[in-house]
Amino acid sequence: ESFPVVVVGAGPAGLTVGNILRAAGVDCLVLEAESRDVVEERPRAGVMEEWAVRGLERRGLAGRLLERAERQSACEFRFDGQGYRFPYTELTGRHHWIYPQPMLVTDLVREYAEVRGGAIRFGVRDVRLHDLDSDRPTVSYTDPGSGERRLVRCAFVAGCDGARGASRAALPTGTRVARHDYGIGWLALLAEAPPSSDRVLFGMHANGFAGHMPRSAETTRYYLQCPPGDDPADWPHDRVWEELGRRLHAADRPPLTEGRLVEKRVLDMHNYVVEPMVSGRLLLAGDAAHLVAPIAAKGMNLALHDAFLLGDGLAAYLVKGESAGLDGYSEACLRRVWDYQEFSQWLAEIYHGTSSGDPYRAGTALARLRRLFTSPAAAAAFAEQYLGTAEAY
Ligand code: RFL
Repeated sequence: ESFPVVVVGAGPAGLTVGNILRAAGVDCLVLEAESRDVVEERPRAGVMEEWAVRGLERRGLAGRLLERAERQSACEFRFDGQGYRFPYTELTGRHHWIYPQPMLVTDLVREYAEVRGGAIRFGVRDVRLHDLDSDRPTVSYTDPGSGERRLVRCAFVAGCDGARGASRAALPTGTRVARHDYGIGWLALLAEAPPSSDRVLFGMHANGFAGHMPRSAETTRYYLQCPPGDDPADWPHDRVWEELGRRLHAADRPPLTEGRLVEKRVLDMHNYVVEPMVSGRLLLAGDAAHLVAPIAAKGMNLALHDAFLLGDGLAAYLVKGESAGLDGYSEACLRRVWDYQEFSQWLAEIYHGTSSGDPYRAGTALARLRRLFTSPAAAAAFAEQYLGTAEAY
């Protein structure tokens, strides 16, 4: 079997690349380790930046999103028992769009497989990449039905298989991977409860950070800072809601709306960046190339940014023989990746400095936070970075 492009991974990055290629008339095969149901139901991200929405729209991939997504125009910081609304749309003219990742993935799978006629195989096992330094690389996998090994020849491999995939592992030894470990955990929770506020809430408290992110009329994502490696079983229902209530308390705001916790997992907060994102005929995109802890809701946005550049670059090369997009791919992605890494780092200190136990860090973190509400220049800079740039993709 042979395809010009094999895409490993059917997350937001891989499916966007596949859709762009199909629209350009390029054949490709998407290989996904999980079943279609798992991929379409896995709860994860939910915040999309305006340029990412427009980038999807321009490629005919935002039909349902534009109908259903909710637009947000402010977030709120809670500290010292008060709520401080931060009206970012007033400052930038841009919004955050709330569209749960499983809905986006569902749309992208349907468009790719059922509208654009792309090939996709779910449930494949043991994907391996071969001969990436040649101009005829191959990808092998075990077929879930027959249990047989299959070999696919291609010209390019798009490595879009996330943080634990096979693509990053196929990079040559010596590839530079820059890492940062925050040394803290976040308990990520999904509650069957309507949002307790119409906006994202960030709670800074001596016990640790807490976050509230509306996802839909019936579901809300919450986060609680905890020790890294903490056992989610140590966070029963009552303890979670008591601690959320404490850390997100504000005198002039209603109490949280509680509900059943349908997801409860501890994230060890860390980041990494692979440089460059290309090795021979393997091009990485999304979490396979870089991870950013969900501090500033940037991960899915970066995955889409990579996918736009990679899809466009591959299509230009394979259809018209133009190589500029592919040649500049890694550098163009990494500029935004590092910009978002730095912003996440900056914001993380506001979240965690206050509870670090170090009075010096707590003092400077609070000063950083207060500046957003006292200095218009600081507020404008924050809003710009929080919403991402206005460039069109
Ligand atoms: P994905 O979505 O992980 O997709 C990778 C796909 O590859 C498959 N796969 C393999 N397939 C074949 N062979 C293998 N060996 C394979 N190994 C893995 C996987 O099954 C999967 O289907 O990566 P992609 O496309 O790069 O997308 C990245 C985003 O998913 C990620 O950055 C975000 O979810 C991060 N993130 C958030 N990002 C935002 O922009 N806004 C948010 O609000 C936000 N919240 C979050 C998040 C991530 C979270 N977790 C679970 C870490 C909240 C959480 C809790």
